[in-house]
Amino acid sequence: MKRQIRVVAIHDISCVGKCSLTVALPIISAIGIEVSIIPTAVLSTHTGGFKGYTYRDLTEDIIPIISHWDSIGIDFDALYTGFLGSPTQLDIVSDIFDHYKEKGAFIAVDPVMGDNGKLYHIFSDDFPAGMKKLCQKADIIIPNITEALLLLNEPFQEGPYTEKYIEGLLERLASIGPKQVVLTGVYFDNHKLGAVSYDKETSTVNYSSADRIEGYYHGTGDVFASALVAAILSGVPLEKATKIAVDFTVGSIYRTREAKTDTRFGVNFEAGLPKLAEALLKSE
Ligand code: PXL
Repeated sequence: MKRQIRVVAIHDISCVGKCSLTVALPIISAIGIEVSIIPTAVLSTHTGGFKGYTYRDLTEDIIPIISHWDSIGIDFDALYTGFLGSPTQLDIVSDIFDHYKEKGAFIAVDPVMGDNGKLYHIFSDDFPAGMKKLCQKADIIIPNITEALLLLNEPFQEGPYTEKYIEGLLERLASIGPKQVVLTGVYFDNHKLGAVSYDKETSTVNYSSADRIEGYYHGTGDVFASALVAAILSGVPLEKATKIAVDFTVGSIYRTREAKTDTRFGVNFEAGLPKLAEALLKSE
């Protein structure tokens, strides 16, 4: 029997809309990794497309949760953060990173901030600088192109991109601090779209792409990052983990397109979980 791996996922709970914790929990659990959580806020829906959503901030609960965990002597193999609602939360999570890094935890940061060239409307202009500080402490970061450029404080560029441009971005992102970067939303023509992984220590770059599907499907960044983190924590090498996460995300989008679901409600990743678990078990 392998040792039980345990990760703590620090994201909001959007009650409807399939993103953040409602995606991280099932995806990572499905492959046999224990997921503890710190919910940073509870929203009736995510903020991407619904009007009038509720938002209960849980910042005050974060430190007491950690203090209690310390008192019962629980440790984690990894921390995985996504949507964080305010600069104060970024500061608190940065301290949590220091706390668990000392004990050897692996840190994965999905710097959720925006898409399609725009910072999400709920964030202030100083948010990316705060998120950058968190990325400095990460072992791996998983931005999309918009988030990468916000972290680097560079102007948004529309694709198609060139390999030279993407590889320059990867190097600049890695120089923030993380050993590994997986960048999503990368394309060199209008037919394919995918992700690229970069390992600073070995200077290895690997592209994983799939046929491009038109339209905007909410929550795919969280689906991708959760599958990637699950694969990495199961010991899959970065290149293969990226390919598994691309295939899982693209499959989820296909199913959603077939079902003609309102894309604000997220993608059908659920039906892909058995295949994901199989892919990860096969690669053990
Ligand atoms: O999918 C990222 C995400 C997570 N959580 C909340 C969001 C979003 C993106 O819009 O609004 C609350």
